[in-house]
This record gives sequence, structure tokens and C-alpha cells, in this order.
Amino acid sequence: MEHNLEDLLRRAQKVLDLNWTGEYTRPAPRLYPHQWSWDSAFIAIGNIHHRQDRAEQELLSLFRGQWQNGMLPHIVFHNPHAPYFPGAEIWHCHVSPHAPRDLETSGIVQPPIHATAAWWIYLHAQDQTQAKSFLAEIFPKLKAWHDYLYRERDPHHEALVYIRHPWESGMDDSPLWDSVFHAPPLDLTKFSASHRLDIRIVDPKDRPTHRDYTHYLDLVHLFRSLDYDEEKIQKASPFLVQDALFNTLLSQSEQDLAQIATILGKDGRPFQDRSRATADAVNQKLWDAEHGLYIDFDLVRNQTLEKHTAAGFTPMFAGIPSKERADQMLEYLNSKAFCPIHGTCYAVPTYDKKSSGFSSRQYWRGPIWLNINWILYHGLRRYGFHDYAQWVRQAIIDLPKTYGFYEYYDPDEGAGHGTEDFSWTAALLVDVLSETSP
Ligand code: 9WN
Repeated sequence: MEHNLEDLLRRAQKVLDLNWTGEYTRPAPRLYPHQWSWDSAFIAIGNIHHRQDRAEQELLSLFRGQWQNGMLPHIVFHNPHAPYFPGAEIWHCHVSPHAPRDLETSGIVQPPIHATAAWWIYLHAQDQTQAKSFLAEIFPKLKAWHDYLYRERDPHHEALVYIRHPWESGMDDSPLWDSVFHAPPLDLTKFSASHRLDIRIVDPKDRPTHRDYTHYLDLVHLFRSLDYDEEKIQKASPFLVQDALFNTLLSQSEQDLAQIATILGKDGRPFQDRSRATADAVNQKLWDAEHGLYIDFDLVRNQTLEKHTAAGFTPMFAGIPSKERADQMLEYLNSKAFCPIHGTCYAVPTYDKKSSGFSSRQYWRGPIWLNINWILYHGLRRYGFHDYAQWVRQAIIDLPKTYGFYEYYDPDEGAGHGTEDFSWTAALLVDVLSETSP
């Protein structure tokens, strides 16, 4: 490896060391002091190359917060006193009979990429015997997590699960949610912006608006008032969305769970079948043939969400589109709407640059996030789009190298936004630099 890349790798590992608490890795030192669900999966994917012990512990610590019904919460508050808003007292999850008694958690989920991370650990482990006993320990927990999603989040038995909060998408402030939130009248005085800690830690211009936060908190209060009972939530929630990224990651995780089952001498076919059913449903219901990407479906209003975000290209990660569809997707990605290969931009902005409301710095409304790049990189490789895959990989390396380990980046200027010392930026950089055959 070139000398300057070795130095970059060391700097990335330092960020992961800084955020390691001895039990799990914080996404960032001040902004995100607790354990987040999909962050931990990405962090484990990076850590496996040098710290197998930490990679395994990361996922096991996260699953300590798993609810009895299998739900894996998006935040585990191992230390509830570390300042974050909304903290454990706002979620107040003990109203649910399923919530753990000995640990505080949130009451929503994040995208299910955990079986993929567990399989990644096994594939890259230095100590295979240890990795196999790790798989044996985590397998029933992963199975319970996926069973929960198919059982509780798929009311019409479509093999497509819904999310019920923007935070469940992981792409919290995506323009996809604008029309969902358009309809209900909003009382902006219900919640005071002074409660927000995020806008004291990073530039408010990088973060969601007060209006969006009011929506986020409204939903939290609704779920809590319904004791986090899924049947009641399904009837009352104004937000129930079948999301392309979430279902893509579920389909891939089911493929990986099938591999894990086989290694453990169990039957992998039920997971393969569910993976295929979800892939078929994504193809049937979420494909936008006119524009050449996947979009989301709003179950409450019974309509598609006509916004073109980078999430729409992620189904390649799970091998969902046909070759013909994938060609169409690449054409859109490789255009000025996103970022043409070898152009003056960085790949891949999270929102179509030509759409109204695109922002090069505001949270999920345009900036590049390296976890989405990592998912796209692997999807593009899967379809043999090696040139564009390398273009996306280059951004995973160049952005932290030039601008630091930021949470997200301006797709034209490259400048970093949100918090510094962001764990998954470091972890996914470690992962791509550790590849034997990029
Ligand atoms: C709310 C931790 C998380 C990420 C999300 C990202 C952001 C939280 C916040 O940070 O969300 O869950 O407070 O803004 O949008 O993807 O998991 O890094």
C-alpha cells in the first residue's frame, strides 16, 4: 500500500479507537454518544480487518437491546446520562411489555444490515473458529429480528416491510418524506427548538429544520402513547412507508442469513425464499420505469413517493434489478443529475441535483454519505459496472483524505459537514483500503 494510504488507514483507526467505549463504538464523540443500530453494522464491517474482538462485540452489545418480540431498536442507551435529544426519558419504552427491563432503548428501528455485517465478519475473520462461535451466538438473534419485521411490518403480506418514522430509513431528512409530512397540519409551538442539542454541537444549517424535528417528535409521542403496540400504530400512524433501501438491505441480509444458517448446519432455504420474495416485491411495486430507479410507496395515502434519491439505486446491492434495469439505473447515476464519471463532482450525491430543494450541505438532502457510497459501490460491482464502481470507491478514499472524517460531504466542493470524527466514515474507509481485490 502507498505510504500516504497507510497513514490514512492509521488515522481512520484512530477515529475508531477514539469512539470505542470498551463495549461499543459511538457514531461520534459529542453529537451521537450512544449506540446506533446501522452505524454498529458499518463499524463492525470496518473493524473486522484489525479488531475481530471489537467487531463481534459491537454487534453483540447492540443485540443486548433487542426487544422480546425481536425488534432491534435504533438506539441503545448503555449510558442513559450521556447527553442526547431525544434521550431515553422521551422514548419511555418501558410502557411496552416487549422492551428490555435492564437497559434503555429507543422504540423504532433502523435498516437491517446486521446479518450482512455478521457474514462480513465471518468472511474476513483472522480466527475462523472464534468467528463460527460468534455466528452461532448471533444467529437466533438475527433470525428473531428478521421474523419481527416480516411478522409485524408487512400488513398485506407483500414481503415488503414498512418503516414508520423517517429515522427508521437511516436517511432521516430525505426529500422522500416531504410529501408524507405535507398533509397533517402541524403545531410548531408544541415542541421548543431549545430542547435540541444537535444544533448547539454542529452548524444548524447542516441539520434538519425545526419543522422536520416537530414531525419526528410528534411520531415519537404517538408511538409512546400507544405503548409501542404495532397493531395500534398501524391504524394511527400518518407515516407508513415501504422504503426501497430498507427492503433492499433486508433482502440482502436474508441472503446472508441463509449463508450463516448453512455454515451452522441449518436449513438456509427459508431465508433464501424470503429474500427472493422481497426482491420480487421491490421489483414489482417500487420500480419507476420512466426514470430508471426505485422509489418508495406511501401506504397511508396509497401512492408512490416521486422523489429521486441515491437510495433508488441501492437495489443493485442485493441483486434485485434485471441487467436491463441496472443499465438504465447506471445511465441516470452517470448523468449531471447525480455525478458523471470523471466529472468535476464527487460521487454520489444523495438527491438528484436538478430537483428543487437539493442542498449540497443539509443533512440527507444532497450531501454524500459514505455508507450509501459503500452500498452503491458493492451493488455496481455486482453488476460488472467496474468503472463507475471505482469512481464511487475513489470518493470513499478521497473525501476523508482531503477533508477529514466527516459525517457527510458537499458533492461539488468536497467540504465536510455535520460532525467530525464520524465512525462509519472511518470504518468504511478501512474496509475499502483493506480489500484484497478492489
Ligand atoms: C437520529 C447516528 C445517526 C445515523 C443516522 C443519521 C443520524 C440521528 C440524529 O445519526 O440520525 O437517529 O440524531 O440525527 O441520520 O443515519 O444512524 O450516526
